[in-house]
Amino acid sequence: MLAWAAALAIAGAAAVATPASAHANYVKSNPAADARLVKAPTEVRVAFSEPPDPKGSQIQVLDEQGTRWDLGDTTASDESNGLKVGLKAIGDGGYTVAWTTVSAVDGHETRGSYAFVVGNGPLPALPDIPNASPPPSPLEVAGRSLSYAGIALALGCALFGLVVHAADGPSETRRERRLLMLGGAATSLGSAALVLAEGDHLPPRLALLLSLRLLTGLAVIAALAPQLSGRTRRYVVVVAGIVAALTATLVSHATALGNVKDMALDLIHVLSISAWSGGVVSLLWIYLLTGDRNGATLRATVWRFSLVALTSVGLLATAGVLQAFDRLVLIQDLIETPYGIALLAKIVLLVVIVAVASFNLLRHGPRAERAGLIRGTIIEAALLAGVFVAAGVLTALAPPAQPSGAAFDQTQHVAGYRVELVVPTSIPGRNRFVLRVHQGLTPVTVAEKVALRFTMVEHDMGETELVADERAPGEYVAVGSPTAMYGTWKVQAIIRLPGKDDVSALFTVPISQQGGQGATAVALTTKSFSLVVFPDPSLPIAGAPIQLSVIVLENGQPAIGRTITGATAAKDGQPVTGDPFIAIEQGSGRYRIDIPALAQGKWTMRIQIGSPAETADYTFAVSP
Ligand code: HEM
Ligand SMILES: [Cu+2]
Repeated sequence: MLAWAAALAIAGAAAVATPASAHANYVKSNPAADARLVKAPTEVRVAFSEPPDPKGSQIQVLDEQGTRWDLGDTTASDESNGLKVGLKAIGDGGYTVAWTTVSAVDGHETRGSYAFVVGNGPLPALPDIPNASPPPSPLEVAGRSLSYAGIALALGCALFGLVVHAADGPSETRRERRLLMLGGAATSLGSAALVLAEGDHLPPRLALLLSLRLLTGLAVIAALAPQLSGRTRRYVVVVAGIVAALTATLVSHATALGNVKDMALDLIHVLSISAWSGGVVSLLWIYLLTGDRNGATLRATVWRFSLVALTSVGLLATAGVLQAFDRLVLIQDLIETPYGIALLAKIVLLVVIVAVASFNLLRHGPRAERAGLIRGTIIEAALLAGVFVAAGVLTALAPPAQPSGAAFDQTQHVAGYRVELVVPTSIPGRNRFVLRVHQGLTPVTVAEKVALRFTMVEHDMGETELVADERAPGEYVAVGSPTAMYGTWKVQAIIRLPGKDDVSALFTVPISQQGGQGATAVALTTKSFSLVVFPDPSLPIAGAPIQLSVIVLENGQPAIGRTITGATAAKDGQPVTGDPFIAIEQGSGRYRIDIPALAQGKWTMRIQIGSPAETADYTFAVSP
């Protein structure tokens, strides 16, 4: 009952799991999200957190009328986990990039979209969609649970025969064969269900590993051939079971995320679960329910099995907990994410099972009470079935901890809210700040205002505020250049909720000198000033306007009211002369030099400050 109640609860949680962060997630793109381009791109590239299967994945590029401008030729790109699509000649205007991926490792699907604009127009009104996954299908969950349970039954039964008690006499042998048959059949059927659940976008690697798992199930059934001795049969099944367990690990999240330590933990987890749970069923069905052994023999067998069970539980719990640390972001994930709820259900069930088993062993073991032992073991086996359902749901869901690939990604828990700040690039100058706000499983969509306040730790540069717009349920986005200088920035997120106190979370975001593509913030010094200079756009393009931001500090304090000019001094190493541009002061030691256009090449600007004049040279590339 408890097992089914738990299974129902997690199935319910899985069903509401719509906008979960998911499996092969958006990491970065070119053009970047919200980019303003002066020149139309000829292709769109997106990189993901896991290898996507190019065949099942697609990038579409749509204008505001919904007309497609991509060439429909989504293929793998040369960057890691990247996809690209070619574009027709596009004109000025806003475009939406809508992508769908299928993870090459586990076949899980994720979708999302973002926008960019060519020319001076506004960004498309279409909201961004962050990484969203459809809830797992009942067929997938059933396939996973069934094949895990099948592997456990076959492997655990064979190990039971080899280590605890070899089936003895026709009745026990018949029962052992039936269990192995059931295990093999469940492994194969479960694998077939998983293939069906993937439908027509089954990635080739997954197809191969699921076929292999299906074959191991058939191998277990083939091992029932009467020519084989009981012992040989058990060895064959152990080998088939280990291969099947390996196929589970090779399509797990540990493998998708390329974490070798977690892959080892996952394999230990699967093997120890199998030894234990398959053993419990074997003890009950093959040993306790046959013959009439009692007294010392019964006691010895039960103790021998308990030793195997104890070791297995120790291993599986350790491996499970260690892997769980890498999958969860916060301990609250256990009640606030579908994945965490499935995990919590497993933990609670494990605790209950261990309690039932200990009680059973300590009470009925010493007195060798068969009826009592049988009753306790039936309860144990039934609860274990519930754990396999929970494991099927768990592995079908996206783990909360996903490598976002963002320069900064942190989640905090404040006043009952989950607040996540994601900054895809963190360079001096223009950045995109994404704040995700959830209460439990629900995105917070009612905020009246979401503001980000920026202050710098190293220097007093005043406080700048950006107001974020809601671009998707619970996702608030702001774009701007408040982090003008590299160093450490405090970002205070303030979420105003109707009729409640503001929710405020404080993040410490390092802004690094390089990072992002081609962002070239450079620190320069003159006799009495320190300067930080960076261009906007961060990749200047020939013939298009360029702004140079210059931050000026004098003795560590913002230099106010200075006259600053910038003049072209060299191009590709050859001296040139040009009229100086006069910088516009923007407060807090920030100045801006507007350059109408430059030709392609490597330019040196001579920046001159104050009187008597001090100069520093800043060199940057202008691409065609
Ligand atoms: C009776 C107890 C348990 C059973 C039968 C069980 C079963 C399973 C199975 C069959 C898998 C799938 C392995 C794979 O796909 O390679 C799995 C994965 C996992 N289990 Fe357990 N488990 C149990 C207890 C626990 C406990 C106590 C924890 C930790 C607190 C845990 C944490 C995990 C984690 C983190 C994964 C990986 C999920 C993923 O791929 O994202 N398990 N478990
Ligand atoms: Cu996945």
